[in-house]
Amino acid sequence: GVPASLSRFRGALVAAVLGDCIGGEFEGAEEVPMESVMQHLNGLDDETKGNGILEYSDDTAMTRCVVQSLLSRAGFDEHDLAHRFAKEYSASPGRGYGSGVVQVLKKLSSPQINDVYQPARDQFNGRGSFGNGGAMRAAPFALAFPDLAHVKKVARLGAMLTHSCSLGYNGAVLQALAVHLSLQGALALPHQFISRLITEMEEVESEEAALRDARILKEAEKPFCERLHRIRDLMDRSKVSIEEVISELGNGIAALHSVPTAIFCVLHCLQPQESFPESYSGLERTIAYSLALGGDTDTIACMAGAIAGAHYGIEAIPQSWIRCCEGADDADVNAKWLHVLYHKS
Ligand code: 8NA
Ligand code: MG
Ligand code: MG
Repeated sequence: GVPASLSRFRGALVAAVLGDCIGGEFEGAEEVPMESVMQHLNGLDDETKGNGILEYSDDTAMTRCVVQSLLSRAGFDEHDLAHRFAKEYSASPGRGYGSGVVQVLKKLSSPQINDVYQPARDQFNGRGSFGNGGAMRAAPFALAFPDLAHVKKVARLGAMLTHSCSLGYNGAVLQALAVHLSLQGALALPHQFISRLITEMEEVESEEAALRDARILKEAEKPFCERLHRIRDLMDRSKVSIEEVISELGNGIAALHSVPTAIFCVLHCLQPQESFPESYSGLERTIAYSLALGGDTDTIACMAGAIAGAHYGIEAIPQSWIRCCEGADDADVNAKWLHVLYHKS
């Protein structure tokens, strides 16, 4: 494919932070009128003039741990990453972590721990978490390694430190795959993009653990594949309402109800939409649309932002948005180092 340019790496990592910071405003809201979204986005210019900056949440806090671990170890190291998650949580526990994952992060801070995957396995009576906390921090794996099989492997392991249910870690695999393909320009052909994701996830979800978890949770045989097919159907429709997107794909904290949604946001916003100013870049449309869905807006906008940022590049991001988001400058610097690591691998 097309060589993965630096602008795409920067766009991906910075837009993920922006999605988290800007999306935090509507987290948990049941309905978000488009006027409220536009009002929030138009106000971002003024944010630095006295309202202070928008703080990042768990999504970015954990993404930063992944980035720093990958860079300092020049590769995936589960012990180093687990240690960073635990340290970050104890330094800033108020970043809005999911209520279950806090138990894992506390256990991971114990010096006696030898199997760093065990605390995650103990979650939810041994079933493991299916939350989107593994997926929300998966983008850096796609930005660190060019090899698709390796991206799948480390995205899965990175998520399993907190999410041992296959519906949790496979959401992270899907998110990393979407960023990987976007980085290579695959969104130029949206139908092929979704077909490639389906092909990859068919293999991922044919594993015994995935089939078993899907059965236990009474989901489709291959839940993420089923959602990707729904995305394809929605793409072929001339008009899709927000309500239909929510009922078909979801907007919740489960990976299954948010990763496919984030992917749809990106695909839907490739074309100009009448709800947004003509001056908006595709990336601005994607973030705005993610917020309008309500629900887990910070995480959906974070994941959609990473995929869209890898497609449009840093130039599509307004400076005024970058200025008002905590951690956006750090993300830009880190993206340059990930770009170096990617081309060394
Ligand atoms: P998690 O592992 O605690 O999962 C999130 C939630 O999903 C849990 O608290 C449960 O309610 C539910 N859940 C997950 N797995 C199971 C299961 N097997 N059985 C029953 N219920 C289950 O945390 P996470 O890291 O996955 O959470 C990520 C989300 O939490 C992100 O969206 C992030 O932004 C954050 N979040 C925070 C708030 C907040 O109020 N601060 C609200 C929504 C989300
Ligand atoms: Mg969050
Ligand atoms: Mg969230």
